[in-house]
Amino acid sequence: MRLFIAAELPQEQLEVLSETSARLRDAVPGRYVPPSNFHVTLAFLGETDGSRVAELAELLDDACAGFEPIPVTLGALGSFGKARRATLWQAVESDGGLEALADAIRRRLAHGGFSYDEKGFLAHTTLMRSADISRGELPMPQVAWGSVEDVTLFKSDLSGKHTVYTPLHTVRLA
Ligand code: 2AM
Repeated sequence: MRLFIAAELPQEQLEVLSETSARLRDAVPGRYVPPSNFHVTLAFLGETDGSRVAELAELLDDACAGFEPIPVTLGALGSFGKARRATLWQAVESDGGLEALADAIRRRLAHGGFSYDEKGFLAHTTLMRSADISRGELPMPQVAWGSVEDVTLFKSDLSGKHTVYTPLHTVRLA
């Protein structure tokens, strides 16, 4: 199964992101990520043997132990890829807390023999895919404060019309 580990954003920030997404809808052609799929990926494992989910859940518990809720703010809009088919995202800033958490999780994954995408971590939540940002202006993003409290192992299913993310295990930072 296709797996990834993500930080979940607080409700208030999800609402602000939804508003930004709705304003983008008027300005930018492309595919919109439904608000229920907003998250900050900490480690992308990709295809992984399903029989190892229990082991992964335990590993995630261990990696998150000792972390308190992480204060985060929504930052600037940014993009990956070509301007006509960009992945458009909003930055999530945390004073180093998210980076430390991603690092702790990735180190445990490596130690446990799990492979993951080793691209450097850039905290963001994706709002659009295949976005044409070559013309027009992007809306000003809104700022919002809150704390990340939940870290979740998700299964990603791309087989249907819409991408479906199913939570398999959640750790609450305390
Ligand atoms: P993205 O939103 O920047 O595309 C599920 O696909 C999540 O894993 C997404 O948040 C996606 O980030 C992230 N991800 C990280 N590396 C990935 C990769 N190599 N392939 C697909 N998704 C990846």
